[in-house]
Amino acid sequence: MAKKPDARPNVSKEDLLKYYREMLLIRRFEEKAGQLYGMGLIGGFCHLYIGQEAVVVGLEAATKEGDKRVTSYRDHGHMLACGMDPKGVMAELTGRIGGFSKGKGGSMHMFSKEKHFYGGHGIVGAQVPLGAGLAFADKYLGNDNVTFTYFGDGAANQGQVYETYNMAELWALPVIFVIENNGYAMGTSVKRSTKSTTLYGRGLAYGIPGEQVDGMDVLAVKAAGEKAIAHCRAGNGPYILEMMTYRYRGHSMSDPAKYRTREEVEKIRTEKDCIEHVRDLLTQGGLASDEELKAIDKEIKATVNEAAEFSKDSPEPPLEELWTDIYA
Ligand SMILES: Cc1ncc(C[n+]2csc(CCOP(=O)(O)OP(=O)(O)O)c2C)c(N)n1
Ligand SMILES: [Mg+2]
Repeated sequence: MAKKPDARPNVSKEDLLKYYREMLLIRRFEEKAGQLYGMGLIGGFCHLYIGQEAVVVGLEAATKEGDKRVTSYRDHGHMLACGMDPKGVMAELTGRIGGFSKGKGGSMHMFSKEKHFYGGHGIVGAQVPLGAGLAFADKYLGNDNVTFTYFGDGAANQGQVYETYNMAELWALPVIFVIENNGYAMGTSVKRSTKSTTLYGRGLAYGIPGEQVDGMDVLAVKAAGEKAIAHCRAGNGPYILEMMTYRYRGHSMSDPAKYRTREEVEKIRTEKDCIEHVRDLLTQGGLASDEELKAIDKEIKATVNEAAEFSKDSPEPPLEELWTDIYA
């Protein structure tokens, strides 16, 4: 894990409760998705984000309206964090008409024009040039929006990432490359796939600054996000944030998990969990009582249960939908 930065932003009780609520929503949503998958209500691929919640919640806290985001297949957390309705996300997972892609996209292919969420991409690394393209459009239009392009440590070994770095820096595009370094690409640990384990440092070859951030600490993430955004909005071109994070669940729903020990996962869970961290700040700092937090837990549970009910009650797309939304 990266070292925590010394300078902490001043943080109010309201902000801490907001991060707590948003991270908890993702965690409970993902747990429910895992259950529905086990019950056969969700089919196909499903990659859970549990453990990594502080990354999207911290970065979203630094954004403004108009900023864009694009990510990989491990995307439910990103959708919830940018404000997409949990009902629409869950119904997409169960393949129902009430889903964000009318039940035809599934876990890896959801979009929201309203929330500036550009997917959900199953091809490792493919969203990286797309993110630069989104940033190019904003620069061309002359606004000050920034695009967050998320990808994994495994994707960081893709050639297209470096072609994108080169063009993004050359054209000073307002894009923030967020490497979610969760230590593994499927069953391959970073240590087995590369000798240069500070992945953000590869940007220096193209003139792109960056840094490693404790991605389990939502406050550190937000502070780093603000710094990167300031760099981009000022017209200085791209920035790389390497978020040191960890996924607790398997790569996808079918993962024998033979590449790491239970102890390794348990150690991070107990020592570094992002939600427990904020809970501790709130309770030990005397900012919130257990009752207050329990009330939030209850509220989130109700939201997730409602989403699950909706995702079961919403009908399957009718046959006519086979011929809609097709690019030809
Ligand atoms: C071009 C391509 N190669 C291989 C795969 C199969 N694959 C899916 S996810 C994955 C690992 C990616 O790991 P990482 O970028 O670290 O993201 P994480 O799953 O850890 O979020 C691989 C190899 C794919 N989808 N696309
Ligand atoms: Mg990874």
